[in-house]
Amino acid sequence: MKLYHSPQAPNPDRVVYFLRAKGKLDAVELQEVSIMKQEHKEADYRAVSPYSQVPALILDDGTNITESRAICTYFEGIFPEPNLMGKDPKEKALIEMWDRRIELMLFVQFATWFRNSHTAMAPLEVPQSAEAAAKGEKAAKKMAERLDAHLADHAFVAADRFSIADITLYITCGFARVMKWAPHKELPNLGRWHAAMSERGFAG
Ligand SMILES: N[C@@H](CCC(=O)N[C@@H](CS)C(=O)NCC(=O)O)C(=O)O
Repeated sequence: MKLYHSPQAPNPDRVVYFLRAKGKLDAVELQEVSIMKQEHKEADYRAVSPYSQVPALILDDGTNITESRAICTYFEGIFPEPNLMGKDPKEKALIEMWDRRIELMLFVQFATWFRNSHTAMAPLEVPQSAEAAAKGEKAAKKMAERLDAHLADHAFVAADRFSIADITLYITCGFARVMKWAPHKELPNLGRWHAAMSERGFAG
């Protein structure tokens, strides 16, 4: 199996951290793709990932999987322990519920803010929109506060144990640095949760 990734880019990091949390990072051949050098737009990589996005997983039979959560679902299936996506219908639903909330209401909103306002993103986000950036910023900050309130009486994001939802939130907190935002340094419960997650070592 070959995993195309870009270090410090959040979607590939989500997959790499997931695999590391499984203790299985050495099960894949890692191939780096530089987004800043726009290698993901070259014809060779487009053949791997038609939408020119990273990460991408190529299975030994040639199958391409190019959505980070779908790649995690595949790894969950072939490496079932430790379970990170739910053991029974209730856990699966709760973990998916929180993971999707974080992805859609925090991560995507933050990415909208970043892509529409940061000068480094100008070649990738054409045209940038100050209005979209402002909406993304507002939505991301509101969701960070909601998560902080949730973590006031929960040690983990979902189902009272470590899961992909913790990984998705962790990579988003790290990614926020690109806008000089550190929600885990501003919000106390998020901060306590973040310190506990850092100790687990899945971020390398
Ligand atoms: N929904 C996709 C999104 C992947 C994605 O947007 N990856 C970013 C890096 S974090 C990318 O490839 N960006 C390149 C670009 O926008 O041109 C996934 O979760 O895998």
